[in-house]
Parts: sequence; C-alpha cells; structure tokens
Amino acid sequence: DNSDTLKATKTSRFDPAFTDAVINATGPKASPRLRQVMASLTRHLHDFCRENEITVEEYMAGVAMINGAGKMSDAKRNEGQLLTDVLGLETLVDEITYTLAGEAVDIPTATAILGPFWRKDAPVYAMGESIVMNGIPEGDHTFMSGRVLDFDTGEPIENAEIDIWHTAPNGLYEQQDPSQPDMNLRGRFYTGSDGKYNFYCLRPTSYPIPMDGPAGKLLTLLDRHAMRPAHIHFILSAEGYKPLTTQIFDRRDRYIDDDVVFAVKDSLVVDFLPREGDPRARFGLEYDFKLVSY
Ligand code: MBD
Ligand code: FE
Repeated sequence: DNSDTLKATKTSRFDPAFTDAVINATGPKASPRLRQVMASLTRHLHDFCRENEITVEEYMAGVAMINGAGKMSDAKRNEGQLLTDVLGLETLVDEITYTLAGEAVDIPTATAILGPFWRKDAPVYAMGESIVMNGIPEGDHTFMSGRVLDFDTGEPIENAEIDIWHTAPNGLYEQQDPSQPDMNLRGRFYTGSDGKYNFYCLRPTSYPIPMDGPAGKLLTLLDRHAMRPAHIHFILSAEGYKPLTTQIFDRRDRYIDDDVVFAVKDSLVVDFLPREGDPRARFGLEYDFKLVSY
C-alpha cells in the first residue's frame, strides 16, 4: 500500500494536508530553528496563495521581481534589502530584535534600521573635523556634538567609535553618485575620556530612494511615494557595550510622519538649531548616545 507516499501528489493543493506534506519533507538533520521558521514560512506562503488565489501569471511577476532585485544587489545598490524596506520588514525585524527580546527596555537610545547604504572602513577623523569633502557651498553645514554615555551609570564612555553617514544635498549617498569623492559624507570618530564627540556634517535633506529597480517599480504600482525624511545614520560601538545601529531625523522635514521605510521613532527626532558665530556652520545639533554594557 503506497497511499502514504503518494499523499502529497493525491491531496488537493487547496487542502492544508498538502502544506503539511511539504513541511514534513524536512529531514532530521535540519536545525530546530530552521525547521521552525521554514515550517511557518511555508504555511504563511501557502495560505497567502490560497487566500488570494494567486495565478501563475502573478507568481511569475513575483519571481521576476525577486530575480530583478538579485541582479541589482551589488554593494552600490543593495536592492534586495531596499525591497524589504519599503514593505516595512527591516523596521519590523529591528523592533522584534531590540524590543521583544527585552533589550530596548535598557537601551534608552533607540535603534533604527541599517538600510542599504552603509560602507565599512569609512575614513577616521580627529574630533572636530568635517566629513564634508567637497565643500558643498549650498549645503547647510552643521556642528554636531554630544556624549557617548553608559546607560546604567551615566558615566562617559572612552574610545567609543561613532560611524556616521548621510546623503549629499542632491539626495545621493556617495556610492550612488560618481560626482562625489569616494567616502564623502562618511566618517568615524573616537571619543576621549570625557565621552564627548563633535564634528561637522551637513543638515541632510529628504530624498527619494532609488526608483529604477524592483523596489521603485513596486512603489509605483502601489501608488506610494519614495521619500525618506532627512536623516543621519550612526553605528556606535565601544568595548564592553552592545553595538547600536540608529538614525536621527530632522523634526522640520515634511516627510517626518511619512517615511517610505517606516523607520522614524519619536526619541530619534532632533532639532537643528541656528548656530551663532561659527563661520563653518549655520546649524548646531546636540545628541547624547546611551549604550548598554554586556
Ligand atoms: C536609505 O537611505 C535608508 O537609510 C534606508 C533605511 C532605506 C533606503 C534608503
Ligand atoms: Fe539612509
């Protein structure tokens, strides 16, 4: 009697038993975590197709979108991640990782998503230097300063690394834009024993995420705009502390409540204040980062 082995092919694909058969094909060597998430993913995907009566044509359009993102997923584009971003996935996973895991309760500086445009090995600058390489004249230069603190004790953290990146006034990160010098508007700084940092950057502008790939095509089909509110990215790291990936957002930006990738959190919204008597900057911005020790 081979009715058991033929079960998967005999069952109607609309029957949940078909989904069980696919899940049960997993072998004994799969790790428990993989077994769990793939069973769940399979159930959600099958239910999604049944609920929406997905056709072959629609399925093929989805496959083409994923293949298209894959083709554009080099270091300059990272289209695969961008695609998940416009669906709110990276923001959701960030929240799950740092909130539901019980970590955000003791990380007063909130996290925000990494996004597709971080680069490793940004130039190391001395405190007080500018990350603006080509003296952008129309840019609103900003003096940013603050401290990196131990959340539990409030004590300054020495030798904390602050890795920063943001877009140029034309809305492009340097790796997207041949007209910018390599590593423009990126930099790393190290705090002294007082935990203080300060540097010059620009007051960033809101900008559209790249629209010439599958993420852009999806936004167009969904009748959605592509704008991110003006933001500056940070990764903070220090020995003995949990690394922090975050972004700060300009309160005055018109997209502050309408971010295409849903990344804004209240505690990360900041005010750029007018700065008097500094020929190098029109705006001042202060922000303290609070890290949690291991
Ligand atoms: C960005 O600049 C960004 O920071 C994120 C998270 C997604 C798309 C473009
Ligand atoms: Fe960004």
